[in-house]
Amino acid sequence: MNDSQPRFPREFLWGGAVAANQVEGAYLADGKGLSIQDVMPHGIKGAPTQEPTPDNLKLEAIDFYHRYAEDIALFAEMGFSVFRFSIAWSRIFPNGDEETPNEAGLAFYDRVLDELEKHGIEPLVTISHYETPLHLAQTYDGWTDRRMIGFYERYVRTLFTRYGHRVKYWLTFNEINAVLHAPLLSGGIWTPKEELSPSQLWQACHHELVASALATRIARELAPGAKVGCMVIALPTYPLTPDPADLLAVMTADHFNDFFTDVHARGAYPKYLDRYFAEQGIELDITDEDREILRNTVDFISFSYYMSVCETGDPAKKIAGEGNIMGGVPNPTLPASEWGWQIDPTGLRLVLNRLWERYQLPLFIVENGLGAKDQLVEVDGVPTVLDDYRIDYMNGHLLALADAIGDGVDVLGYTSWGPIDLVSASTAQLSKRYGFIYVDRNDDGSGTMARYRKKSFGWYREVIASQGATLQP
Ligand code: BGP
Repeated sequence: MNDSQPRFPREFLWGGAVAANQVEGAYLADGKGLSIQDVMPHGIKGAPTQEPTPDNLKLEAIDFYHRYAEDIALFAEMGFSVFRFSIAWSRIFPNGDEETPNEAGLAFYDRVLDELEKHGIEPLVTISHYETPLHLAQTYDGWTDRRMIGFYERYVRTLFTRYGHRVKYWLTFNEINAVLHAPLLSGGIWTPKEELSPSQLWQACHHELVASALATRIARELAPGAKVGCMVIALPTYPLTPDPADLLAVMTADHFNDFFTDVHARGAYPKYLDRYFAEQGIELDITDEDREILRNTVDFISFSYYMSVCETGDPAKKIAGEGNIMGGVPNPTLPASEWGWQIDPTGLRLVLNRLWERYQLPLFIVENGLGAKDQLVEVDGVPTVLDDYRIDYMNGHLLALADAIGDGVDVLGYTSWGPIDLVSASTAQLSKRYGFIYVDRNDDGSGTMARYRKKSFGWYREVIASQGATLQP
């Protein structure tokens, strides 16, 4: 390929992605209720607290609630054509089970949408991103309870009625396949994971899948122009060795991952987990109406991609590595980030091809990036970060993405995770930075909240402006 030629189609959407609880702060402003995140100061690495504690960085996060205009202007400066953010459910329904929404919460997202519109940036809205209202978690045990479907439906109807005419792209649940691994974070399930039975967990998955399909049905009714997608953790899995037993282990791991996209894209449960359900004594409560609702399939499939893993059939080699919510057996051929997440650009090309071959639905990469410790320095008197490691990571992944498009895969767009530094979901740290924009806030809560452009900021702007021509093979 001639390096000066664009590698991406003109209509390709470029941008970044955040979640309300990781950026907004203002955890009690304008009538917001508490969410599970307000009592999770340690992410998924520790038990929740009884009430919000001062060490919880998410209570203030990076104060996007008050600084959104400044931040969106910086995104516009990089040339974003799309911005993915989530709506905090507890701003709209503070407890989650009320009849009427909180107007002040709705008005905040009107203002965010106004600002995006001003800059010609397309919104991509996640309806539920790891921020279940705390009351729903504590009173109903989150998605284990069927009544959650009704609360979610009311919330979704409110959102489509209010914003349906101005938001085209919607995601029903962030990383819906995470509930099996992080039940509180992903499913708002208050019972500790060790005390949950497989039946309770899979029933919670079922309720979320029905709610997700219901959201698609409601979109057709209230926002006919809207496109609704599911969102999963994509985790390509390789056999650790050529031993057929390892490949069989890969097949099983793939089934657990494919299950969620299969239901969303095909509108019915696959058969391949039946044996597992029978062995585990799992009997799901699935009504005829549920099956009918599940037929409302998605318009596109979106996913986060950070890393790949290996699988093995040999119990002695089955070591649990670090990873995005779910780890796997480490791959001896790959480097890893400072948090042990293995770096694998080729895995992105593979997963894009695999999903496209399986569903022939448009794909959207809605999270990808490198969490790293950054060092603030001064260049010509201006604070910045010389984050060549981040540029390397993204350059490799964007080339793999361009290759997948060359393979014939239909990809709508790419939103990097955390275009501005934010609070980590798994560790609740600010020092695990993903941004093109540095935020002066530290793990101990100190800092001015000032924003500084990193080296990657100018790099990403050029990649977007040149439609990928500036990427380095
Ligand atoms: C995904 C989540 C995000 C995000 C990202 C990076 O699992 O959807 O909310 O935080 O991973 O993970 P972390 O913040 O743990 O580094």
